[in-house]
Amino acid sequence: MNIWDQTHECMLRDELEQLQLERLQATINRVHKNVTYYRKKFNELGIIPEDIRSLSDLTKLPFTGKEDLRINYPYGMFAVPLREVVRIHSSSGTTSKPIVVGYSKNDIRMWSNLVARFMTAAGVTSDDLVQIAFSYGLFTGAFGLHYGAEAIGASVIPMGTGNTEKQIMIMQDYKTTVLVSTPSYALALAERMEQMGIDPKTLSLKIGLFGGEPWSEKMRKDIENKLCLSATDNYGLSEVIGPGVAGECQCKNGMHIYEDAFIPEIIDPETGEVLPPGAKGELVLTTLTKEAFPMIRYRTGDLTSLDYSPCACGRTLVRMKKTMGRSDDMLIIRGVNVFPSQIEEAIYSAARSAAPYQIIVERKGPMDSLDVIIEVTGEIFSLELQKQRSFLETVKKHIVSVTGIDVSVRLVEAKSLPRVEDKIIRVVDKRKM
Ligand code: DLL
Repeated sequence: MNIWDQTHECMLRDELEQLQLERLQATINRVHKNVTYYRKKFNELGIIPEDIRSLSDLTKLPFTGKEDLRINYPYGMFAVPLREVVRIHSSSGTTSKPIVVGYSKNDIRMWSNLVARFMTAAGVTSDDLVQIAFSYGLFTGAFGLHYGAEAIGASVIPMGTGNTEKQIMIMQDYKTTVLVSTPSYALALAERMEQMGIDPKTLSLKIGLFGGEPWSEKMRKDIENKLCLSATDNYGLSEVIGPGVAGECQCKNGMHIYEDAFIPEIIDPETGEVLPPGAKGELVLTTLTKEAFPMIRYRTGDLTSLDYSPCACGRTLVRMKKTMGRSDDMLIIRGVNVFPSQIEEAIYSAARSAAPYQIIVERKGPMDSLDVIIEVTGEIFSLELQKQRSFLETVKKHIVSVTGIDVSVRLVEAKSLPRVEDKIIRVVDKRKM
């Protein structure tokens, strides 16, 4: 089994912890000096960088949350001047204002190497042809995997998303050996292939690198059988770097977190208390090497647990379990992060008042669908039919512009949405993964 960075992926724990401490201290100094937000936060708590003398001192530092990034939109959390930033990405819809993240030249180099680690762990080599079916743009997925594959020396086919039949044609003609996509898009490809009567055994696919959204072991088996490849799970988030935070090795028994670059903690999402190894809770990450956009104790919102037992692959890095949901109400629909509050805002701005609504997410065929049902309120009821139609159109346009996801919007009678103890069930997620 190949290991991309033997030195950092197989360190003895005490050496790793020493490296983490040195890098943590450098990061704390950097944010204290360059990011007003952190300096103010530390001052309020009476903390100076010299207070961080051991890894356990990390708990003295405050958490950073999505709201902090939102308040500092767009560049407030950057720790270098813009002229040192060579790339900007952003997190898919959180509010109408996305979260903006930046990378220095070194950050891009570091990031490419982190991605190269999980690609190598899955078995990718310089002989491979890697078809990237993530969306190229502000989303970190495509560029992250693209640069990682190039670092390895593999040949990249930068397809982007959609155009399923063309994807399949290119897979056949170019002899793609590695597929990169969201797990749900991999299934969509498999199903289209089935309809077209293409036998996956006639393709050259060997490896599938998937991530960006939650998926189950059952879905992995399905994808592996239908596409005749070995599928690995890879985790990351834009705020922390993008893909390249953690990835599976061929043991497929949890994703190794690249601890020389990130310190993971598991906390109780209610109390913020740090939980012992093995406990389930919210993953919190601190970056150790990032220059442009360092994050201190970032609350990912993802629920998981950490496994420090040795792995047969030889890597000494801790493994995180597949995420088991979120501590907030974020939904991931077709790989896009969607908050019910965005949909609520879209309805509010079209109706100019709040209206009861329900969001239904389903997996129709291989793809997710999003339906929004709105109860007729006095304001909406009093509109003429024509105006009701244009109201629905406006809501739809707002939702599409904020999330980029196609949505169907319809009205139902007042008080007809199901309620529990008078509360409407806001989100019905019917997807079975
Ligand atoms: O999805 C980065 C990424 C791209 C990771 C490609 C892996 C591959 P965001 O758009 O900021 O970044 O979404 C981050 O997606 O907090 C999780 O809730 C979810 N997520 C990402 N990877 C996984 C995964 C990218 N493997 C949010 N399993 C995260 C479950 C995942 N959830």
